Amino acid sequence: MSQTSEAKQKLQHETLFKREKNNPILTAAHWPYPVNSVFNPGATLLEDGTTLLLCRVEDRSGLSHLCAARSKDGISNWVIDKKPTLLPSPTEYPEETWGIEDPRITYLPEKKVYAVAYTSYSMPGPTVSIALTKNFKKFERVGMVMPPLNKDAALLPHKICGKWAMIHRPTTSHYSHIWISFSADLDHWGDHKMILQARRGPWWDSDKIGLSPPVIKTSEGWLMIYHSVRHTASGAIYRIGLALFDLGCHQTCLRRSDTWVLTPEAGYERNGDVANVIFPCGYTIAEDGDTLRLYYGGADTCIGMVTGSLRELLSWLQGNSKVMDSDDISLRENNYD
Ligand code: BMA
Repeated sequence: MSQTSEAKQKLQHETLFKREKNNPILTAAHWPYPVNSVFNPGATLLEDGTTLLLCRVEDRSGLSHLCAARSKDGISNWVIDKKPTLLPSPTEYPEETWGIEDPRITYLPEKKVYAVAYTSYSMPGPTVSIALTKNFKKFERVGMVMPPLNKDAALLPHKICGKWAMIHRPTTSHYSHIWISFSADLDHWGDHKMILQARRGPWWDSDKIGLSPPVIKTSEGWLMIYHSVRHTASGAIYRIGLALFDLGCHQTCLRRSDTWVLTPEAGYERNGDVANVIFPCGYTIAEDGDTLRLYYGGADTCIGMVTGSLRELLSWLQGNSKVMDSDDISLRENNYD
């Protein structure tokens, strides 16, 4: 066997992501104030190379807020804000009455600001809010940008055909699919379009799918890392898959992985407050432009990190996906259940 085909042979989904040996890298025990759990962090690299995680922190009442943790190497010696970084503000923003969760961070170079899209847990159900920040100390809220039920939202870093774009996940009924919407001002959103549909039956990504971290711009298109929910007799399993999109003026899914690329296997992913959950909300890309670190919540309890190569993910996707057409025939038939 030639070296190249041997390398290809080895490129299985099990080897695409490598778990950090010090996982879980952050737990409630690290927190400077009493909390129940820390999970589902948004991530970004600050200008000086520091990794910033904006973590979802569930307090001991069950409600969540956001708290920033910073590390020079992105793995250890985290410096955690002494107090919550962004608390729900239900008086001014009633949609935050039951907390704020699952932040996704996108830097918008045109505005020189980080846009944080997060789930605000309103009494009628979860929905999507946006806040802007330059330093993760002061935040300017745009407010609720979608009616409930909706979550799993993140902005694209630049305008598409003159408009800001946001991917999100409205809940329709039993099945929940991934959508994109557009805005001139980050506040009012329209031109809604479904771009990826949950499969059905026994598929690993049947029932519900949602965007995990913000999409990643690559030479082959926008790479989406998405999570899937499959309901089983012993509860849901949250797994991770890949899709590649042309997100130009017409949004098309180019490829979608046949199988998952990451599934709960480690103890801290299988056991916790919610068993069998891997839920990434953020990533960083190293200076080489290839090394991807994915930060995720393990079992709604702690934070883990896996490392992969963008080049390998794209090459794996070429060989383990099909070009999208017939599977999405229901999109054309407007079958939105
Ligand atoms: C999803 C989100 C995540 C959570 C996951 C598993 O719906 O609410 O915050 O990690 O469920 O409980």
